[in-house]
Amino acid sequence: MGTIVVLTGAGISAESGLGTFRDKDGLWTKYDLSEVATPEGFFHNPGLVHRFYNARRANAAGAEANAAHRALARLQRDYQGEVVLITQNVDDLHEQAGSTDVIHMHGQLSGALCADCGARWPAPREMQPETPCPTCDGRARPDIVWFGEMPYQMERIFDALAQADLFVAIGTSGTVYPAAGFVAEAAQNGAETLEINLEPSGGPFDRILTGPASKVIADWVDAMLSETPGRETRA
Ligand code: BV8
Repeated sequence: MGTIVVLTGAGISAESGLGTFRDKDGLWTKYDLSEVATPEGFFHNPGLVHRFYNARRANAAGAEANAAHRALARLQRDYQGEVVLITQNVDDLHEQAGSTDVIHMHGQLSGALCADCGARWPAPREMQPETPCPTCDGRARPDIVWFGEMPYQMERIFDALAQADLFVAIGTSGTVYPAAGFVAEAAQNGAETLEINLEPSGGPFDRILTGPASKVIADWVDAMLSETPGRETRA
């Protein structure tokens, strides 16, 4: 069996009650991205940025994985070939559903990072500008990749895109780079490309399945697993 590379975005967590960014009432309609999701914004007003992420951390703490997250965990567990799961999301719902080795290319709400020495530690529920780095007493920030910063594990991601037989983008508007460029990269390497979204994002996909992720993904995983004989039935 081939290699499946999956990229998820805010849309897969929408049905778990976590806001998306660019839908109606999305996060970027309420906050100015440049103030809360850039290094300049953080250094200019760290209190505002910490309040933004404290609210997201509290929101995520109360959220539960949905059927889409669970279906992807089942695919990782039961599919005979390799499944590489990359997410732009900073919540832990893939892990809650049982996924392992998730590539969080934009970081995680559960992580804290020192803006001065680069140390990392588990983020407390609430962070303030006074929260000290446990290593150097410097300025603690959320371990999140902001605009203008290099996403994490890019080498590993491009290796996966080079091996992919199938690239699937789920619940992402394809607005933010470099993630938005992965579909073209995979296609260039000969992969088939599939988008699963409420409505087409307009990206260059071979196939598009529309509908809410919690409904569409489980059926798609069943279809993928039925191509691999002798596998466990649906959990
Ligand atoms: C970098 C962390 C360089 C914050 C995020 C070209 C042109 C212009 C600008 C650029 C460019 N190339 C690069 C840039 C700059 C920038 C960029 O792309 N800007 C955009 C706005 C054009 N990119 C960067 O800055 C990146 N870094 O380029 O670094 C560099 C080079 C060398 C050395 C150093 C640096 C860094 C980008 C990362 C920024 N951080 N997040 C946080 O999360 O708080 S981005 C942010 O957007 C989130 O991570 C989010 O995941 C991501 C993408 O959004 P989506 O997940 O797609 O969510 P969205 O709301 O947009 O869409 C939701 C989708 O779900 C919709 O399609 C909807 O239909 C669907 N949906 C809704 N409900 C459901 C559903 N689908 C299924 N079921 C449902 N129920």
